[in-house]
Amino acid sequence: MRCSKCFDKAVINLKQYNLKLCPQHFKEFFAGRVEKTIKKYRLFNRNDLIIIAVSGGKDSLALWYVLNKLGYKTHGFHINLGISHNSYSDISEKKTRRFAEMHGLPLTVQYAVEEPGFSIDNYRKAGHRSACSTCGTVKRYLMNRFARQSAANILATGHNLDDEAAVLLGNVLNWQTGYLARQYPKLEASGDFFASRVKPFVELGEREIAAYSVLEGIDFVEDECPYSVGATTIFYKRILNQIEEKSPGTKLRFLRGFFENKHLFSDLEKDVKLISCEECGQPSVVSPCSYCRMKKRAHENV
Ligand code: Q46
Ligand code: ZN
Ligand code: ZN
Repeated sequence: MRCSKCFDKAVINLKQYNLKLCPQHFKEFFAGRVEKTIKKYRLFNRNDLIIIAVSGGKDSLALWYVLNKLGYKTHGFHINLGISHNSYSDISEKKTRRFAEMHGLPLTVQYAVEEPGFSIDNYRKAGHRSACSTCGTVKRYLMNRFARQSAANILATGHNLDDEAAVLLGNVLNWQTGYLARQYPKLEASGDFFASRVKPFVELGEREIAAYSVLEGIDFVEDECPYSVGATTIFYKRILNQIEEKSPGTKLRFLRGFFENKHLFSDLEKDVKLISCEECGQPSVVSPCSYCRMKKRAHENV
């Protein structure tokens, strides 16, 4: 297999683009796609301070790496969720710290357990909710708070094409119109409260990100979160991969087509009014906010 650009040995075949690329040309292609996505969806510019939500997995570390390489101002934010199974959270933190040190990048680490005295494991037991919905509330809350404290206007996550196509499939299958209205590579800040949330990897798949991470020597956490086992999105991803195998480019067409027709769904978004949580002061649709209510339940159930 030869590189479509220079005829050196190719290491990856991108069927959806009809391209086979050598390491050098693949790295250029990858960074170029990220830059194009940033421009196409007007995610941010070089004056912005971008907070990167880093988990220690390949997506977020590759995102941090490539944005830094492209000359953007970044600051990593890692949450140690306190997931003890196979030391998942501690290993994730260690790899994130090592990456930041190696590349001389600023990093803030927040411990979920430090704040109210509970880890995700404890919250889950106390709240009778699934680990992922608990985790989602904790992450959203701590990330928003950090973005606010650091006066950053952009919060970037490593969600990729596979993640977004699987979410879209789920939202369509269940006609979750409210969620469809809010699925886009950039969600603007609402009011004075949240930073804009952006996803520069929406047009890059897991396979490309994994290849890029390996070629750039990024040491990431390979294990999936123990709580992700059995998640519906994993099932949807598998189905989408089967379709992609038969018809390369389907995932990208599916997601891009949706974004291009986004106006069809925008009216479906309910006008959400945000108020300040009476306990923590953070923006929320109800008071106390879901995080404060969860914290209270966790304390009551010690
Ligand atoms: S970290 Fe948290 Fe994910 Fe683990 S508990 Fe679920 S939501 S699966 S991205
Ligand atoms: Zn080449
Ligand atoms: Zn609150």
